Amino acid sequence: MPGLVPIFDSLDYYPDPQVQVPRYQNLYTQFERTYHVTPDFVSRSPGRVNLIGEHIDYCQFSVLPLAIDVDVIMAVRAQDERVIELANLDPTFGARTIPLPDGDLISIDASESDWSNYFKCGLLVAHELLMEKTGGKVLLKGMKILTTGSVPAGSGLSSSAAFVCASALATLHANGMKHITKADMTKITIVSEHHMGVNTGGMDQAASVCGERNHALYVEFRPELKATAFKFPELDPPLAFLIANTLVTSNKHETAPTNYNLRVVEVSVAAQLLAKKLSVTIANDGNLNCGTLRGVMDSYYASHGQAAWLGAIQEGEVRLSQMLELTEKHIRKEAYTTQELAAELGLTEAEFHDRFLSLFPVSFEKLHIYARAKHVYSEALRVLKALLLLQLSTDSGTFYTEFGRLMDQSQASCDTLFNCSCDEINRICDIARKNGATGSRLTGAGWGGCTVHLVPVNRVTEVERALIDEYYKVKFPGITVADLQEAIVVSKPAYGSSLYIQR
Ligand code: NG1
Ligand code: MG
Repeated sequence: MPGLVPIFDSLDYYPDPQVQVPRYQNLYTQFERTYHVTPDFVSRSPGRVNLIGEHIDYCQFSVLPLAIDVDVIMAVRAQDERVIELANLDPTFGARTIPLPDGDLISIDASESDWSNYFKCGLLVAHELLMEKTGGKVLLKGMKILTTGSVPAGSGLSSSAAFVCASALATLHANGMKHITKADMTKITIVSEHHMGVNTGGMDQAASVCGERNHALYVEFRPELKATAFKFPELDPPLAFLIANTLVTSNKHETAPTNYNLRVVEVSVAAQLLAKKLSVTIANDGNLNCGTLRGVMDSYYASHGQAAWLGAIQEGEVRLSQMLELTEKHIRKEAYTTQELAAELGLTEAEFHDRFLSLFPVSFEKLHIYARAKHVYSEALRVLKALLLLQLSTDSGTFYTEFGRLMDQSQASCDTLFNCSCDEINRICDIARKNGATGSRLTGAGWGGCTVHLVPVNRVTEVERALIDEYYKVKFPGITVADLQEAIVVSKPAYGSSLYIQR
């Protein structure tokens, strides 16, 4: 088969000929078998692992993820017939036919968690961008699509972001958009899953779109969305990030009301309460159309210009430490009822409900404000410390110990303050630490899904062995070698979204 030629953004990213090209070849062959025509192009977007900075992206605090090798690839052929024919190499995702509405945006029924809805999310935000660029109605072209993915679903490695980003990129290219930029791609995709009823932050899409080989991404949301790549220090022994899946899946769409969406409510209410106590006003620019904990901090310090990296980090550290003290001083430790919070904020209960509880589905007894705010500010502080280590570490021993400690502290905070860990995650982290990992934590939303471990390369086998013997074989006695290979992955930081044609 002729070679794959990259045609989007950085043009030097070629799929690995040994491992990836056969996958693309198979996708092309199956496409022709399914549709009896050849595809025009392939759209690709990777999963991600978050090294540190959990559940703070929707508070507008910076995070430190990286894109990984596992990805979604999608072969596409544009057509005049205005219908999307969507098929997946994995038979558990049955083929779908989606008629395109005339000129209007597609509607998405968020009460259904059908896989094609995630495609529609990408399609919808791409359609909006096409309309914005042309300043009028856009009649989308139809597409024949065959897709396959290697990101395990519901595992915290952002299979959804990979799929949505690949879908958006496919739609833009199929509809003839010239000059697609990664900035535009990030901007449109970070809100795309809101159409599925999950009030997500923007980390996953930013990482999936902007990933760089051998770099971590420092993703900032304020003053504006920006992803900066930072190279890992060269250590002796070299470092590896080992990703271990608990194999306990947490379907975000189904658990959102008691888990993800509820956390977004709690941190949003925390921001309002703290702003009130500190007598600052905050812009309504967060996920629930109200301010964020970051907004409170910035208003409190009425920020001065962008300092150089180092200065900005030190300044950030001082501010965050003080925000932790202010949280301690002004917010009580016991959980609040909605009556109590409404009274604190000078709202009626109905107003409180409209403001915080009506946009996305949530269900709870009391709201935990103190613990969530403590997690957010302390986690944001750890991200800054981690970034500093990435830039300044010269000594391998120090890097392993210090970066690892930050990861462990993050895990403890997710577990006890944010309550997004679970027994399986805690168990895996314990085993990994005892066998050579210098830092271990959950990655992604938590409540199951994946864990990430900082491991010197010469200890990787030992950690893997221990996880297999003490976790996987104990919890899943019949587990196969193939399942184990998928459950434990050592991934290098990978390149972000890309498009290929065949030549
Ligand atoms: P997962 O569950 O891994 O997709 C989610 C959010 C992120 C971020 C993390 C927690 C989505 C698409 N992503 O990741 O924005 O908030 O949880 O740090 O919901
Ligand atoms: Mg997801």
